[in-house]
Amino acid sequence: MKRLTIWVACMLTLAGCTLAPGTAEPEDSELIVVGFSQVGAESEWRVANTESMRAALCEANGYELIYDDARQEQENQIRAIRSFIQQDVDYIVLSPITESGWSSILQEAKSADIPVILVDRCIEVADESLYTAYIGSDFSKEGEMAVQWLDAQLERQGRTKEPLNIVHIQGTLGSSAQIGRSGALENAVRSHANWRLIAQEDGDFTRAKAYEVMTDIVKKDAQIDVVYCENDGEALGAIDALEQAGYKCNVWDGVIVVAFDATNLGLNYCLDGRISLNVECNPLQGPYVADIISALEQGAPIEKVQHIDETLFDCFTITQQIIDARAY
Ligand code: GYE
Repeated sequence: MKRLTIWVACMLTLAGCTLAPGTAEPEDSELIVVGFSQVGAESEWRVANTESMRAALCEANGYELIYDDARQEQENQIRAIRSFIQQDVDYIVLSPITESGWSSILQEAKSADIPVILVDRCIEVADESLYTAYIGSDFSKEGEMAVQWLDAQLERQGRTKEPLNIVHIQGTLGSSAQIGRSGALENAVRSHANWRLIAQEDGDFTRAKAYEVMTDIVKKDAQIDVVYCENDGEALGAIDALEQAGYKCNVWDGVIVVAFDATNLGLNYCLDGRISLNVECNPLQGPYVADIISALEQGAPIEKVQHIDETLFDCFTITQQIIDARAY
């Protein structure tokens, strides 16, 4: 593995020592070079994730981070990885936009002997040795938490028999977050005779796209009981469209809006009741990646797959104090 070698002047004055000019001995320090291919900047969650990675993999912590924003295109991610390989980085960190299509580029990284750490979303490959570790959320579990909450809520409202019309706005199709969260809802629809999916559209994890698809859906003037959005941005876009069309969004006598991420913005909508449930998805993954790299540097064993613990917030229990105490 190559290391970027730099000369760092001793910060002796900061440490309280002063040397006569010209007498400071330079210190040889090595930075670990990490190429990070990020999905894009499509959501508040993503921005918090990027910040967490930048903070953990910074120069003061011994890293040089080469950051690439793929603007939601897998092709851009493949190009970035190829360039990281050419630059002979020490590690590649990849947040893969979708689960498929990675075998050949990751084979190139493997042949160049560069470990690949997957963060946030995972991949589907026949050869698991193409990546060294994965750290991210358990998206199926997040989806199951959402449908269990919905089930319990409807039971409390005595609505287990009446027809329940659900609009489903999905995240970027083929991404781990979409596959897990959609899978849980689709299973629940299959197992509840009264739950009906009246629309299922791709919102691409953005507020703008969700607004656009929801605007079309409300034109059909249907009875809408639940809108299941796969992130906060989509929930906000859907709520904009619903409210413009005259729908009320709340758990008591309006549309029940379910969201994922629990970013500050989403939780504020939960506080005012327009989002009924917000399932947490923790973007602060930088420190976990740094821990994996330092274990690998020391030759210590690592867990190949790690899931971050997450919880949920609903409009009944959320408070301003909870929101203020959160980092994103
Ligand atoms: O929920 C969404 C983002 O992959 C968990 O991507 C991530 C998702 C997150 O754009 O807001």
